[in-house]
Amino acid sequence: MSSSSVLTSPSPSHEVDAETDEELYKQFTDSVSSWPSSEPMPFLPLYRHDKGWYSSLMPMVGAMVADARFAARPSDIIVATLPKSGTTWIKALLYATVHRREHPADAAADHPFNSLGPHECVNFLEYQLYTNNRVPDLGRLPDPRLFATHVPFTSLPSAAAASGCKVVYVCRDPKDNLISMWDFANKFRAREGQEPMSPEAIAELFCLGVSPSGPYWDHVLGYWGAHVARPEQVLFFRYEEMKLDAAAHVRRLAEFVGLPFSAEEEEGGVVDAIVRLCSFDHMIGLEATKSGKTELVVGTAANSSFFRRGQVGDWANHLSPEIAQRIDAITEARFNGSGLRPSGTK
Ligand code: PPS
Repeated sequence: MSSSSVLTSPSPSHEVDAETDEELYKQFTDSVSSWPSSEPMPFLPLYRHDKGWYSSLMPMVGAMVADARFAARPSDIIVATLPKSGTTWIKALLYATVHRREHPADAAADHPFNSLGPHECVNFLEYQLYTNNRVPDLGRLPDPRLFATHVPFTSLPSAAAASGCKVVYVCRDPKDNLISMWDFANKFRAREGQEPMSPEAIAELFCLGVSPSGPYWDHVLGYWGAHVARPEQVLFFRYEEMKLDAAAHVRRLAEFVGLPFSAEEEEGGVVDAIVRLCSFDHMIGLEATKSGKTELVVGTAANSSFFRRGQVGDWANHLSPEIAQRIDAITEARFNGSGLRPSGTK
């Protein structure tokens, strides 16, 4: 294991004796299927991993297969987020920043984003790559390879841990995170003929820690602790601060991944062009968003479903003050002493 790594699990977390990929998937599927699970929440049951976090079955299995088989490189960059905390946006910013030379953001008419959504440009390990009984061949991808995951810090693939690759994390106010998930989940539920969930019902489970890749607070604190221990390896952004000054975050992102903007690029407005290209208002109007689809192991998602309002504080339109106060109180108690301030506080 690299001496510079803060990630501490040098070998796969679960014993593996499978000979084929199918056997590996079956072994993990059987194992997860025997673990405690919730009622369909928000649209599939969530299983509780033995490290204490929740996920629906197939992404959980995919995360375990990735843990066993992903061959990481030090040059890899992994976006890590809770679902609905700004994943689509940070994927777009990272892709546009890393590939700005071959795909200039100011030539927006020719940019890959016109035909591919951010989730097709930067794939999730457990929702897109380690799925369908196969172990993908990622060896031929050029450096730097960009991946994404929703798993908690403690369940990042062991090889990523050992490689010392870079991790870009984005956290979001739990109330906005929850409302964004509530809306997304109800769209899936409608498609499956399920009744919509009320915000109160999903908030109750959220407070108990039952949410995709939750508990929310464990997820955020896990990556926050890693960032504090090794800021050059784990970058920590907040959605709310990105909204306030996206350009500053793009500069920090570029420096973090070792591709800082040159003086000529700064003068040429490259940073602003990336911010504009990846902005909510621009991306929501792209054909790839309006008519594109992304295959996820939990189902096919319309690319438009990753864009709703893209605002800070929309929770106030859906959550009662009592529920909001309950979530804030948990956040304050859980973040206390960590050095991480709850969103919305100075
Ligand atoms: S997912 O399914 O986990 O990938 O979803 P994720 O992208 O994390 O979260 C979706 C929310 O992010 C908003 N969004 C954006 N905000 C700002 N800028 C851009 N470019 C952007 N793209 C997506 C999206 O609207 C969801 O938030 P809500 O509050 O539901 O609008």
